[in-house]
Amino acid sequence: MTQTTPYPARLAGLHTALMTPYDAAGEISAPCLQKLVDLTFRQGLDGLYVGGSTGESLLLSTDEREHLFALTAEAARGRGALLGHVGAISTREAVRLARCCAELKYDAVSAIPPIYFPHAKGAIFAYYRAIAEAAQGVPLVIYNIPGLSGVRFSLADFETLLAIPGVVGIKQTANDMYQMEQLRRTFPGMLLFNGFDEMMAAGLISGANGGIGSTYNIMGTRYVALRKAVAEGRNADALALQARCNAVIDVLVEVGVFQGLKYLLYRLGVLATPACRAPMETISGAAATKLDALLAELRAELPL
Ligand code: MN9
Repeated sequence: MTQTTPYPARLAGLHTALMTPYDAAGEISAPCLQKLVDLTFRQGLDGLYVGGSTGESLLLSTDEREHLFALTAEAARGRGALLGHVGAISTREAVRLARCCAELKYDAVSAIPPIYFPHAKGAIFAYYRAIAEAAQGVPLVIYNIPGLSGVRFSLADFETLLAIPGVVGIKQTANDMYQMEQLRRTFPGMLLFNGFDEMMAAGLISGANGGIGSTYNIMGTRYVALRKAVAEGRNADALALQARCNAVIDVLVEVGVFQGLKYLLYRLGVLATPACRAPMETISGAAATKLDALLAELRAELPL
């Protein structure tokens, strides 16, 4: 049994993968970010995962990512946990971002593996060691997302990663529920986040003790209820809530999840524009019509 670095209890919750809102000129919009952050806490969620995939982080400059960390900390005003995604193509940028999160007193940092170049596992472990060191005691959560990163970790790889001082857990964004169960069984004391919202019930039953997701932005209250249902052993209720979430996610997957979420939040009056950072496309035409059909249902539930 591998002992992992202990983590603060407040990290084991549901954290919104925050979108990055822009203004008409395409710059990060502080007022819209404030509205988005307020919406998370009004839905009863526990915190924010800042500048991840959902936050279009790899389309932002490092300066912008630092700015986003600072703006979000200001907007959150201590209402929940802050997890900063610092993953980058180079160790140097990731280390710089981890230092920024430590200075801003984030509760945790998290990182995808270094992408594009096919690095040896040893190089990837060294990247995570450098981030953990730069975070100066702020807990590090490994972001495992093989579908987008192309990096596949074995259980032995996770053992190496979880032995790094400061590494407290994994954000598991993979279709593999077998691996989710293996992770929980092999590392019983670690923090394990469910990363695919459409499989949250299965993820929690398989051992995840928290979740991070993009669709919490618009369906947070459903996920809070779903987590409660699993904790109370009401799995049928959890699956019914999952089905309601997934009917919305089906449309989002069809049109593009991040683009679709931005469009919905724009139509709900939270964002000033549905724009995504190019080359990510902005929703229009037939996709917009499909999303419009969801608005009444979402508006009825959201504490706007
Ligand atoms: O952070 C998100 N992961 C990715 C978590 O987008 C790669 C998820 O919330 C998904 O957007 C969501 C839809 O597939 O589960």
